[in-house]
Amino acid sequence: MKFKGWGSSLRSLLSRSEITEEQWQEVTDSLLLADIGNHWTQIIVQNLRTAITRNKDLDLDQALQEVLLSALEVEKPRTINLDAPLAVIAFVGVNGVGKTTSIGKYGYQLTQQGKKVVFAAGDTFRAAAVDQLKTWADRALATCISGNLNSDPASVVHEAIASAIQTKANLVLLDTAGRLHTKTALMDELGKVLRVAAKNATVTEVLLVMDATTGQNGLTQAKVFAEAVDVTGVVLTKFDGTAKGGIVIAVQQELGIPVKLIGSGEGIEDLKPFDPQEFVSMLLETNS
Ligand SMILES: Nc1nc2c(ncn2[C@@H]2O[C@H](COP(=O)(O)OP(=O)(O)O)[C@@H](O)[C@H]2O)c(=O)[nH]1
Ligand SMILES: [Mg+2]
Repeated sequence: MKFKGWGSSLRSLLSRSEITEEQWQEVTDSLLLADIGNHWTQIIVQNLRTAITRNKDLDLDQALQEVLLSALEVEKPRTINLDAPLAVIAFVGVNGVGKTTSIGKYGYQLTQQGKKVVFAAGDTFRAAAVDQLKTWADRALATCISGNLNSDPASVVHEAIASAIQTKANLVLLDTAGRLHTKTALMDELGKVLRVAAKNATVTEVLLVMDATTGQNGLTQAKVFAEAVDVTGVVLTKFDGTAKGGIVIAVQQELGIPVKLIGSGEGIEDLKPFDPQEFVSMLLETNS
């Protein structure tokens, strides 16, 4: 991952003894270019300016690090809750963001830890979607339960949970369709699926999957999902395809939901827990 060096260019801007208005504008521009979004860019710049006015000998490097860490809300819990006899983790989000792929990758991590995992093919609207999930289930050593094309996703979930109980599985990862229609229709559909899941199992997480390369547009679309269901975490995919990365800050601040997992490729091992500290160090590394 390379973030176009916006972190390191910020550092060099801020390392001067006196920062002119023009340079503050440059700082602002580089934050905006990094996808942080207008609102949080203003706040970050304002915080830095205030800190400098208060203390002329301030270590700006340190200040920048702190302001980015506070924007990333380090204290937010990011562990995925698996704590239930049978935990269901639902993956929601717009078409093409990487839900199915993330289920494959995450399922693989779980089976590697010795857990028994069932994938539920809740995206029943496209035949290819089921095949894709089955392929991932094979690779991840999970079982895939699917229904007929266009069948009710809620019945697929019901079946997947019945199968998980019968085979003494620990977890069900639930794939869903990413159709963006009205908020009410989405609420009805996802709401029903989650209610059915909660009958015989525990929905411990609803993860909103987002494509990091779509910037502020992707954020607007994702908001519809966050408003329709109680999302507990964000999976930000395609980090390998962006030179920005500031979207993490925008997502957390605008949705108020912590980023928990980062996808950085199409391979089975390309999914990692999000670590704000590591992320900020990476941003501020001087590019060679
Ligand atoms: N480069 C890259 N591609 C990804 C990543 N996650 C998913 N993809 C690709 O994005 C496309 C859509 O993913 P898919 O899981 O089908 O999205 P869904 O419609 O939300 O289920 C596929 O071609 C994936 O291989 C990622 O982290 N990095
Ligand atoms: Mg899919």
